[in-house]
Amino acid sequence: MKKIVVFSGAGLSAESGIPTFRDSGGLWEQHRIEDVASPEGWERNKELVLNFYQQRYLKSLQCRPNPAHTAIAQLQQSFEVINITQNIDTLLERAGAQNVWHLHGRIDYQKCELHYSIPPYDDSSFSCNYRAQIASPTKLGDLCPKCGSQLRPDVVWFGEAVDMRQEYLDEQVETADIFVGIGTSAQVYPAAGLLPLFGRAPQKFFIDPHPAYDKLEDYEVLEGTASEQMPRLAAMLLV
Ligand code: BV8
Repeated sequence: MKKIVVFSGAGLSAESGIPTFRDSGGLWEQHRIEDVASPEGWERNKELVLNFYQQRYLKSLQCRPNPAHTAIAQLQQSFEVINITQNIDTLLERAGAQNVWHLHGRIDYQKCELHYSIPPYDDSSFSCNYRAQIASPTKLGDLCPKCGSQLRPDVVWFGEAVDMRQEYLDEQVETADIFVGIGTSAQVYPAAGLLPLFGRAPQKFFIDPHPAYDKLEDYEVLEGTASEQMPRLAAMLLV
């Protein structure tokens, strides 16, 4: 089976009703990034952060996969499909995608606020590895059953390390026959580094209504929305 790697951002879920980060009316316009998606913001006001993620958790429950999520899942009939997504929603899984790597975490998981993702930490610090799937949003006062600290969303904030699973990632770069980028402004690193990294893939496509052309040399750009273009690309690839 040929291998397709699909790298996605917030634009993939936009037509499901989940607002993107930087489009007008995007998520961040109602909040400063530093206040709701950084360790400093967490230490300043945990309740504000927990409310921000509670809204997003409840919003994601109301949303359904769109034709782009479904088309990506359908590619699994004839290809090995590896999803690498910046999104914390689980719409790909709900559309039937089997192999999804959430670079920036998942909205339906929580972890201990002492779960440092930046080892090694000095011996005075304390790390707790508690994490669990949630059935309701994490609230102030929801404490870690292992160490009693406050629980937080299991997502990667700005200034926190992204586990790029280097060996696994290198293998995907080596073996991808087709690479599809979809719905990302490619402004957040190290995730955005995947676009040049997969530059060696024999076939490269990018789907976005406003593509970041300066980052898309040698890409076949399909200008348009995810739910228009992804089903068309999938149909072409499945022929
Ligand atoms: C780290 C949290 C170090 C979960 C997110 C200067 C240069 C390089 C890097 C930096 C720098 N200054 C600071 C940094 C580091 C920083 C960074 O990259 N900042 C940017 C802003 C410059 N990165 C970090 O901090 C990362 N960590 O570097 O750690 C380190 C190392 C060791 C030890 C300690 C520390 C951590 C980054 C992770 C941040 N967390 N999310 C959550 O709340 O969601 S990032 C956030 O942005 C989301 O994950 C989101 O997915 C991501 C990227 O945004 P996009 O998905 O691209 O969304 P956006 O709105 O931007 O674009 C939407 C796109 O969709 C557009 O192109 C639009 O046209 C398109 N679209 C719209 N509608 C549709 C559509 N497409 C298709 N169909 C449609 N209908």
